[in-house]
Amino acid sequence: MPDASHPPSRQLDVAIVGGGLAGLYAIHRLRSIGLKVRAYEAGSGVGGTWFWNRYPGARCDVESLEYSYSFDDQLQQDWKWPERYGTQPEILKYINHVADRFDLRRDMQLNTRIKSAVFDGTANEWTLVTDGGEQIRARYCVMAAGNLSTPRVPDFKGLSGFKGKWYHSGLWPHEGVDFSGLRVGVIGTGSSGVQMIPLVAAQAKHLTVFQRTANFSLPARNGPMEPERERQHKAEYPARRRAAHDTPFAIAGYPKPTKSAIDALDEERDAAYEAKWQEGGSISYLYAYTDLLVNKASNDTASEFVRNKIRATVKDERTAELLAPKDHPIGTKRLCLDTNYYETYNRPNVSLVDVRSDPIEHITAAGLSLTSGAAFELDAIVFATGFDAMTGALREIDVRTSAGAVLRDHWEGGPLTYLGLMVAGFPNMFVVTGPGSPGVKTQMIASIEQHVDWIADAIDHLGKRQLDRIEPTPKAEIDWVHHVNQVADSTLYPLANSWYMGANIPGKPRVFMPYVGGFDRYKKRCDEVAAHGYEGFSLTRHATVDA
Ligand code: N01
Repeated sequence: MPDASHPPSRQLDVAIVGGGLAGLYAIHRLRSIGLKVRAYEAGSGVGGTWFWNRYPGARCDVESLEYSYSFDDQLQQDWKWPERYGTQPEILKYINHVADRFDLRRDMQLNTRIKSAVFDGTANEWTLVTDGGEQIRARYCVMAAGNLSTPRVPDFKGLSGFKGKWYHSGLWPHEGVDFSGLRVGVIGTGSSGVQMIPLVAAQAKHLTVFQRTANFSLPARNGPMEPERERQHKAEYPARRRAAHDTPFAIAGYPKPTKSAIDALDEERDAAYEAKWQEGGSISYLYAYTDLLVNKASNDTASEFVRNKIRATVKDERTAELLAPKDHPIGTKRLCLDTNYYETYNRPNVSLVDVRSDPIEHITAAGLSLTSGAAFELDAIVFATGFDAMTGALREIDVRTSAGAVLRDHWEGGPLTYLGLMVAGFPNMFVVTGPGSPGVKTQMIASIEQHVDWIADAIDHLGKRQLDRIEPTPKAEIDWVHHVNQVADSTLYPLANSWYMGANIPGKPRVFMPYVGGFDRYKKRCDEVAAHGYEGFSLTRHATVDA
């Protein structure tokens, strides 16, 4: 319960946790319906993911004309993206522009981490406590704390005794890092590792990449924004944004596939994959055929095409085989996009070490050593080892209720939500793009806008009917989690040991967390639920509140 020695300092309608893309839009949208809101952000600036992930090469893997807010047409017309895929500094500049343009900073508090959130059933309000001991009371709480915002450094012995410097991709120093003349080790070959490895290699004296699992990566084919492409996209913006709502990834403009990969002739298939490879981008590739994510035989053809591209690019045969993923179907782990990733392994100053067959045993003063005893001398170690995804940020906050519910306990066997938006037993607490939502499998900003709009409409609905409490029924929550699992089990996704499954964190329950039924199906379901009087939710009036 809140510490009584700190008197409550604020009374809000909605407390928002997080000042990234979701938190910022929540301020704007909830304010627009007359609510008193405030967002709390641990960082010293806005931007969330894009504030923290400043490693070399960090850029979005969704095209910037798509990966941007749609809520204000003038904003999307005015902003100029210099490249096809925005770099981290460019995206952060855009987010800061949005914060200024819509005067969002006045309802935001930086350098403030929320440590606990407690719902008092009698007062019908949440009390949040910050790391500075401030208490915030609010009728509603919106958790916009991110899915990939809890960086994880593996629990290797000896790290504190390492004489060099070490970094995590998700906590990169603002002043940057100069690797010139250094022997650098990068651990991890997910999206972050794949993006940074070519740039670190270009600077370091020697780069050793420690790979546990090879990942599929496709060429991004990044380049300067073509003026005609920009002009046309902007002319069609509202229609494109609407059309995106009817697609699984919330991105329009890709022709819908009509055929199974196994129904195509070999030459036809190779030509189709080659065209997609040349075009660049992951959605285009996965959209080559109807069934790449549901039919293993079809997927095998798409996977093998990329493995052959790797073999054709990487000169050393053993390295090429190590880089060619064989343990999961393409697309079932986040498909990486790169610029010169595989080519980098042809450089004389880059070597690849397989830490699947010979795991890292401990970090030494001079570098690191493997189980076999092989030792590597390093001046710097970069952990591109990922995040406690989807549930990490909420598990770090002590979320509980006066009725005795504790979120960490409720989620002990895996996260439970209804529509990814609310949790049974935790009234008036909303989650943006959390587990059970399609968020991470879509153009994230489209999902953020859809979730926040739904939340704003729900709060508005309550207010107009003199109601003040909403929570999912336990049955609706169980049915949704069951549905999320059923949909996942009808795809190839569960075949991969991914962060979608919690597989990257030792001891985390193996549960498939995102909804992979598609943004289109999900949005339709959310709209129907609202249209039917918030089916599956209990909406009540709590007597003491309006006094
Ligand atoms: O993290 P990851 P990430 N010993 O979890 C390895 C988004 N993102 O930061 O696969 C050795 O994908 C681990 O190995 P394994 C995007 O959604 C987007 O790269 O668990 N290795 C893996 O290789 C992405 O999916 C963008 O066997 C260890 C790596 O570390 C998500 O963020 C850019 C290890 C972690 O990969 C996370 O990406 C960047 C150990 N003990 C990120 N522990 C873009 O928009 C872990 N690993 C482009």
